[in-house]
Amino acid sequence: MEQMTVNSYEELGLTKQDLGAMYETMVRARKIDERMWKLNRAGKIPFVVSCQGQEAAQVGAAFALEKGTDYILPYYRDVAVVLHFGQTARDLMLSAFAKAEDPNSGGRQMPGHFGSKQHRIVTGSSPVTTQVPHAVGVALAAKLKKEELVTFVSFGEGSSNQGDFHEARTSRVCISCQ
Ligand SMILES: Cc1ncc(C[n+]2csc(CCOP(=O)(O)OP(=O)(O)O)c2C)c(N)n1
Repeated sequence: MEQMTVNSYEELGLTKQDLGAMYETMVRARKIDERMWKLNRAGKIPFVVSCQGQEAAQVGAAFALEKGTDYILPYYRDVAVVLHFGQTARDLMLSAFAKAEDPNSGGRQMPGHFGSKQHRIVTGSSPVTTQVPHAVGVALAAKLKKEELVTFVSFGEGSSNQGDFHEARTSRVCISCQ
């Protein structure tokens, strides 16, 4: 009998193992998030930035990138993105508890300010959307150095009303035309 359904993941070059890894990262992100809320409600950690509802989009984007080559400039909700790029649940908890071993900032920054030279996670600052022109800058540097890499940047839809977003878009178009 003719096969009625097409496994679209195969058409994309993905394997069942890839799907398993993606799902695992989604669930890990959700479980870390849920634990953080409990810790917060119990008064153990002061701040939580939730990734709930965005895990699939984050995993979909992160798995399309080349770890060790591409740079990511995530925003505060991107737990699944940074997990895929090499951060661990322990790293995220060290940040939430503001511990000295927190790999992002040694416990000095608010949670969700991801940064890791080793994992090519570019440190973001608190004003929303500032990471967008930074991403264009990293891409421009790569282009000037003739390096083949991608920069990934994310932000909430509210952030698209910031000047940084429009300036980054305009810069990107100008660079592409050169
Ligand atoms: C320039 C600037 N203005 C205001 C804030 C305070 N602030 C932090 S998160 C946030 C909401 C941003 O909304 P959106 O970009 O849609 O992302 P979401 O949190 O909804 O995913 C605001 C206003 C900030 N960090 N930076």
